[in-house]
Amino acid sequence: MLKWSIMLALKSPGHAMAEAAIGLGSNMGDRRANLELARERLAASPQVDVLQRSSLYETPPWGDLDQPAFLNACLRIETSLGPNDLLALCLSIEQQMGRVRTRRWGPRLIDIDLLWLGDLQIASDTLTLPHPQIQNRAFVLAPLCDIAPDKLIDDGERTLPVREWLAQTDQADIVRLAC
Ligand code: PH2
Ligand code: MG
Ligand code: MG
Repeated sequence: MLKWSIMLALKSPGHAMAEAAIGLGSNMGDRRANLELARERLAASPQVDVLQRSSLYETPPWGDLDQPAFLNACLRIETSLGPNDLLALCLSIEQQMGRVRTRRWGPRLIDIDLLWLGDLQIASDTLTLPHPQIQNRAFVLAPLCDIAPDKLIDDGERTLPVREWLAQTDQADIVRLAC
């Protein structure tokens, strides 16, 4: 069908495709709807294919404890976007959805974090890849374990797969939701 060929052409603009992982979080408003809308907006980009999504996890707030519980999820995507364009897409979706930035680690309508993009290693003022704190955060590791349990994460001292980092974190108050 013509429509499909056009969509395929749009999704293949000639750049190398790479797999990336995205972390989603929300603890304001309709948290489930917020995660769903963020996923839909990412999938609507002609340069992004959503390959897999994790379960939803209810997680206690990390870092700043004085705020409601989060819902967290992760996506595995394939994209032809480079790191800066992918970051810009994530930030623009956050903004379109009405995110207002308040305090660091504070409550948020939607947070869309780039966790890694292929094997890229970047340390710029605006972006660090892979995300430097994956191994310390159960709210990232639990959903990540659904979509990339064997992905190796290096904390500078050890290189372990996601599922082993998860086993070393406190998961006591993390609840996997039914869907
Ligand atoms: N995000 C933060 C800070 N703390 N805690 C949980 N449980 N989930 C999050 O997504 C989260 C957080 C900053 O991005
Ligand atoms: Mg975040
Ligand atoms: Mg963020």
